[in-house]
Amino acid sequence: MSNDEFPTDRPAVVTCGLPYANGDLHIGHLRGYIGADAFNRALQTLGQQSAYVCGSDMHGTPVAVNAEQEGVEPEEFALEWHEQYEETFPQFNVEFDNYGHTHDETNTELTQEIVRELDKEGYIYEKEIQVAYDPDADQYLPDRYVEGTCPYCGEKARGDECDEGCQRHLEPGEVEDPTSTITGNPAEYRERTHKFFEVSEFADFLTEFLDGLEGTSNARNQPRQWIEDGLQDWCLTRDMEWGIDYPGEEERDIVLYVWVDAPIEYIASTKQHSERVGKDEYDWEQVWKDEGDIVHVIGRDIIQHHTIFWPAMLEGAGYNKPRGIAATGFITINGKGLSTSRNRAIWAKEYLDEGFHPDLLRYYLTTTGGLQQDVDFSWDAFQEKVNGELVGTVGNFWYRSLLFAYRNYEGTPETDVSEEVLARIEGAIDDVRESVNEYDLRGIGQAATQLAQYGNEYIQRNEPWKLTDEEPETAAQVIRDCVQIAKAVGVLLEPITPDKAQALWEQLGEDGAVADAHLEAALEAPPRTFEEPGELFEKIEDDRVAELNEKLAERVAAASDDDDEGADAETESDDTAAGEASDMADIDDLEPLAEDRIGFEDFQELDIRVGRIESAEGIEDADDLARLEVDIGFETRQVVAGIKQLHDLEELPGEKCILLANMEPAELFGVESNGMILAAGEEADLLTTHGDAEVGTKVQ
Ligand code: B3M
Ligand code: ZN
Repeated sequence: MSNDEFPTDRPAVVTCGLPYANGDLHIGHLRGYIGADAFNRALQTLGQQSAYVCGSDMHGTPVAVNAEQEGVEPEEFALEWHEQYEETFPQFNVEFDNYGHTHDETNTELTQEIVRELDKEGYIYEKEIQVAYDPDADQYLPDRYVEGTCPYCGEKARGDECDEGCQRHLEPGEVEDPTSTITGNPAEYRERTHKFFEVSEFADFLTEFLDGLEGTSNARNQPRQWIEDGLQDWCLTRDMEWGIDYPGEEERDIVLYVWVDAPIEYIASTKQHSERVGKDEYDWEQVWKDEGDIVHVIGRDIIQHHTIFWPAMLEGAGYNKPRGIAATGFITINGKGLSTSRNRAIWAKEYLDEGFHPDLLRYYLTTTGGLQQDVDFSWDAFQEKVNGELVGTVGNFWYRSLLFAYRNYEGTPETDVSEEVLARIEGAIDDVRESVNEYDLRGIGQAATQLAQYGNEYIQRNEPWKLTDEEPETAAQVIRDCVQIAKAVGVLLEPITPDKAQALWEQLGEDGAVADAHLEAALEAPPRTFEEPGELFEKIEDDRVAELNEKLAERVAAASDDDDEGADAETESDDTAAGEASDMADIDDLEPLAEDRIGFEDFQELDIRVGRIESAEGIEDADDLARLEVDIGFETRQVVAGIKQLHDLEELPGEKCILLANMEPAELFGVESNGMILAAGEEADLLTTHGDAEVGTKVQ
């Protein structure tokens, strides 16, 4: 795969994980849809031809189970949600070029065609397998109809995914101690014939594919491990009625597994877009079969589907493979896992009903953490970000510059932009270009906000208000520069805050849509005159935040009361679609407490110190390991820690940590580790101090 930089002369397509059409959208979903929308817009500002497509995921047990609970047919149930999503996305300025659904004709036909192709190529075979069955309900139990224990990590798991543990996809019959989610009874295993896809044949292809794959590192590293552990073939069919028929087997009561037809919707949706605008304008076959840049934005819980099954299917059926896969972290709320059953969530509708502009949330979600990181949402942090960066830095700069320009020059002063400012804007444009190529949305936002910050400093430093009478030319120069910076910030921010950027564009007297402008527009002069500007961002007051916190706390408390009353809170009715962190650990899931006690002397032998991370970088060829330099007061220690995929390493320098200093030195991947960083749990939550204990202080 040729990875020449964006913009390329090939058409691109950006997709995001399809939401299951089974419940209200929340902030966890929005992170992915907004992120992919921003990425697509950013590609276009680089001059890349690109389309953004998606659709609702209508099939599978996530939909069937919920429809059954409501007593509605799955099709009717899913269509209703689908229509709601179609309305909701634009309200967040998430603008799909096409939004279809997996049950429509285009996807049904294309899915059957691809399956037929895989069959023809000899990649599909039949096998007898053990399938869970509920004798009381007289029903087979595919996927979410069954729960049990993950055979890989021992966590509680759903029939087809280890959603609370190792996140692996599970094949039918794999989950241990299966119980039926319909009756709660232990399930029986019965023999059934199913269709299998020979994923194992694709191990070499996938290894090479991953080597060339762009996006976030978690989307490369995890699947490499799975391939190393050995790939299993993939069961393509389920004993269900709701879904797409396996072609040629219509009389059998099996359908295709939802994960077969779901990603094919990426192609089907691109095809619908192409058919609407015309092939001359955008050719779906060029993208998917000839030469195109395919980028998927997904939640990190569905990496395996997108980096193993999906590229294998594409390869087997003769389609193009993705160029980049960006897998996002989860959203937490006030530091705790987002949980729809506990109502610990910020709902899409709720956010809008509170009267907040969608661009504020877009900015918060894209710039708060790196794409791979979990992002915590709290109304306090939201307020701080909005008031600090959007109101205080960007909005303040826009308003003061344009107002000054309007009052003194009725618009843009007639001089050229200074060299210094031109160079600064060019630097910001380069940063955006680089960020897009690194799939770094936060970098795009930061480039814009830092430019606005520079603008504020520039105006402050040059004090044009003191110059208008004495040195009118210098004053005009400064304001000309500021108007240009203001415009540039708008152009750069468009992918993230499209409405606000458009509003600024119009205040500058520009015609058309800023969304159609390329990055170079940041260097082009705005119209000579413009009208009196208005403020584009509004401060969020403390009492508003207090009120919102209270509402959220009340909701969560009310949901846990229901819980205590025995509501079935554990049957999560939602789906994670890029964003729901599993809830707080269940006691059963925790590692048991140690039985043997140790004496104080034993503890004292541990020399534990407060440290400060000076640098952190991944160790080449090691999937999980990072090399850290940690200052522990007396000296700086080199430490190897298994945190490469779990933390954004660039974020770590400057952070305090806790280090076991008298750990025996060890060598890992040729790098000496001289100490051990302490961290909690599988996600390696790094320990730190909460007061001002100095570096080198002993922990006791
Ligand atoms: N519908 C939602 C999820 O598991 C699922 C995504 C399909 S993407 C092809 O996050
Ligand atoms: Zn597991």
